[in-house]
Amino acid sequence: ISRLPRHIPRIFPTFPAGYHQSTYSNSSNLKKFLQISEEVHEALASKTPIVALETAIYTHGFPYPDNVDLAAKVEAAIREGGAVPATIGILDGIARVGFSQPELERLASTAGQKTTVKVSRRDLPFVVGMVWSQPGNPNPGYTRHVTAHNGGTTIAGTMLLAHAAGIKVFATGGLGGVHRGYPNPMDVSADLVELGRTNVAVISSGSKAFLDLENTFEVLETQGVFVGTFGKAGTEVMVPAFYCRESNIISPNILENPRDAASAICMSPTALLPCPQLITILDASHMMGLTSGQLLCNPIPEEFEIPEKDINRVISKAVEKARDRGVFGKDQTPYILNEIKEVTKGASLAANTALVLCNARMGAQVAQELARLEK
Ligand code: PSU
Ligand code: MN
Repeated sequence: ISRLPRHIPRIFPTFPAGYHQSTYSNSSNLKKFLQISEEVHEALASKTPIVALETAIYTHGFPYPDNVDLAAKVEAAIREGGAVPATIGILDGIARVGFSQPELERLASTAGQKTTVKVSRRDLPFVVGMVWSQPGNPNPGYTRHVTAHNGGTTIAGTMLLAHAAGIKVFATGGLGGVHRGYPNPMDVSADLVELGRTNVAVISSGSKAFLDLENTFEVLETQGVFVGTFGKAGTEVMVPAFYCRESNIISPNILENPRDAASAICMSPTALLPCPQLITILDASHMMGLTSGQLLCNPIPEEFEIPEKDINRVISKAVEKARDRGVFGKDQTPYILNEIKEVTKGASLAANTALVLCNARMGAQVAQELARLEK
């Protein structure tokens, strides 16, 4: 990055006709940088249920063109569930909430390219700034070499943008977490910290199984994140382990149905009806003005589960290989996912696809219940 000039004029982007800026959140200046699609804009205005979706899973998790196929299926699942999908990512240096099919295809087709960035909180100003710094844009005196301006947003990055747009429910595959071997490397996903600071509900199949799950859930506790798992009340419900339905970690809360989940998200105390445990938590958190997010764990459907023994052997090898090759930082998660994919001959991708779809469907239901509670 070249040195920045001292006085950078404050220019906020103006968007082409048919796109909108958010007026549905009070989230600082970030919302001025969002380009919101017509469909999502209307859904926000009419309080239609919306489910946010990430794009790092397409740019750094699934190969092209499988990723386009997955994206279409996930959006369709949300529509069938009666909600509007809001896919979030960076295309041409613009943070988008709601992608058209050709836009999504364009982003997904850059999967694996060096110039497509995996965008977490820290990367956002870098990737979004790029387009405004190109020669010929209306920002005088501020040009620099453009190397990248497309990005797949991680869970952390997507939460941040969803919140700025005013979207509360976000469905995805697996949360980042504490990598095995901590504190060497001291690799803790920004997803955990984002959940601690941003009030968005993330529906996932727990944290990815190649991570240190015990420590991941410890950090979520430290960060003040509500964690609930879909299951039967009165039984011992474990948080899921991505490819498997269960880990050895007891879920701090049980969500019996999408309505329970919506209650855990909803910040209006009068709407908190169904589950007495949740009422206490949320009443209190509302009154205290807490702003942290919620992790709603949805175990992978039984028929797609990969037996724990099988997957653990593959995972150990993949993690070891990453360490031997010196893969670290933001490359670690995509590297390990790819290793697991190769060794399981694609079985991990099938499981991953199934769980993302299952979470999208659950996301639509939770968004509907939330809309009902907030009426
Ligand atoms: N799930 C996948 N593939 C992925 C990811 C999740 O099947 O690539 C991404 C998510 O976007 C998640 C990110 O937020 O990995 C976590 O990366 P890290 O551990 O570097 O924070
Ligand atoms: Mn990391």
